Amino acid sequence: MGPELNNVILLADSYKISHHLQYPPGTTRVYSYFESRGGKYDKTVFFGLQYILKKWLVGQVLNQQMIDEAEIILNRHFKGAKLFNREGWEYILHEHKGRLPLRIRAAPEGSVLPTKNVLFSVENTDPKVPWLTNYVETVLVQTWYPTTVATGSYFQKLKIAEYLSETAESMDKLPIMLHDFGYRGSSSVESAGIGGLAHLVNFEGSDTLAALFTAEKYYGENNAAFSVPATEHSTMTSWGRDGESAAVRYIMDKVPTGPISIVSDSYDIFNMVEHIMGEELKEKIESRDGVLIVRPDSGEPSEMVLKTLNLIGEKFGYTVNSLGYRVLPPYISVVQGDGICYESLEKILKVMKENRWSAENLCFGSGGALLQKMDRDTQKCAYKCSYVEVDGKGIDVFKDPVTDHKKKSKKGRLVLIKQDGEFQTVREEETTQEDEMFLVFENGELVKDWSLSEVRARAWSRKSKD
Ligand code: AOY
Repeated sequence: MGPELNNVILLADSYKISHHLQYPPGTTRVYSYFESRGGKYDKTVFFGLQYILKKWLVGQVLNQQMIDEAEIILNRHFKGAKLFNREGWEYILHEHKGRLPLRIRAAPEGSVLPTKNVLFSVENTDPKVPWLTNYVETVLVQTWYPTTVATGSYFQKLKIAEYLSETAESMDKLPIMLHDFGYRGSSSVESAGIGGLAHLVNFEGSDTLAALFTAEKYYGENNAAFSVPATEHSTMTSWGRDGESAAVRYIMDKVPTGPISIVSDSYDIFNMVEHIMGEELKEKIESRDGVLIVRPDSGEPSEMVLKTLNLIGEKFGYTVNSLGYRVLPPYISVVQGDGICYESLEKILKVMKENRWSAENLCFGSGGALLQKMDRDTQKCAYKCSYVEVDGKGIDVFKDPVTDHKKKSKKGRLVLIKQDGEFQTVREEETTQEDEMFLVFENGELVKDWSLSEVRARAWSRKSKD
């Protein structure tokens, strides 16, 4: 076995190794900040920094062996060029007992902020290590992923809430209406844990078990998500093409109470719903103590949901609620888990409403689009230096490329304030208001430890201002 990736010196892009050589002589402080510069959604749900701090940066993260090992690896990597900052790392090891002399302030996790606001700031607390602030950019900017997942999931929740409030008598189903199907489509078990947890900031339904462990270990929540029994194609098709009806009957007997989801498109979903469920097994479904959830899994999603609801309605009937929308009997409903993203989810809800079906008849499943179909540009997350001190003098710094002024960065030391109930970022000297950012990390210590329940409550405490 080669070296393990637990070495804080190696949690950075290679070019960071050379940056200690490049700051102006006399530099004693570098101050940088992280923001979402805009993107698909006009607000961002800030989440996941705490995972990264606990996983990689809290406590004694440096020892002599790491420094020695990094020097060998990096001298080879740079083909003999002697760039490695042994002196700097040994200073941190000896003067700070291997704890990083950094101060990080951050918006409370679960905050829903307009884009272009500071989300966290980082500065060195020891004037001898100004290079450290941006050395940790690489690992800290990975906050983009849980933040972007939480943001997409949040906006899907808003959309579902809008339709529920217009077409259903109760909002009770909202927390389980977007179920995470994304474990297999994630780039790794670890990513599934992080992204799956970010979805759970907004919802309680998930098949991504990795998220449960990440929730427990990093956000103090030991029962973060729920699921229910469901079939997959193998358990249906093992009965053979002519065995689909027997499969449903058998599975209903094996799971006699509570919800059971049945994937119904193995051969012909129309035959399944109309003849197998709607005729052969009709009484069995009507008298079952629990809800049978029909799952289309192919075809154009809005068309499939509508056709499935219409067929079920014809066979099992429906009631009309006080808002004028059709509601299926309590023992049957639909889950659409194929092709779900923000756009298709909205279309499905719209088509349902146009056809007088209440949103409460449906749950959504989402996998690839929920946890994987996004990148750092989706919410344009970036970490930029905005202030330095050189020879005892504070200097505002920023970038503003002539080739893309949207990439302009902020200047100075930043404060997050609330103005008329909305977040705003200003320079420290422009306000007397208190910073909404909390000190979360100082000199290797985690100063603030948010629980998932606090994060969830904060993310959904909105409504007044949306
Ligand atoms: N799960 C609700 C519970 C979960 C799933 C997971 C990929 C479920 C399906 C369902 O009803 O149908 C990963 C595909 C489906």
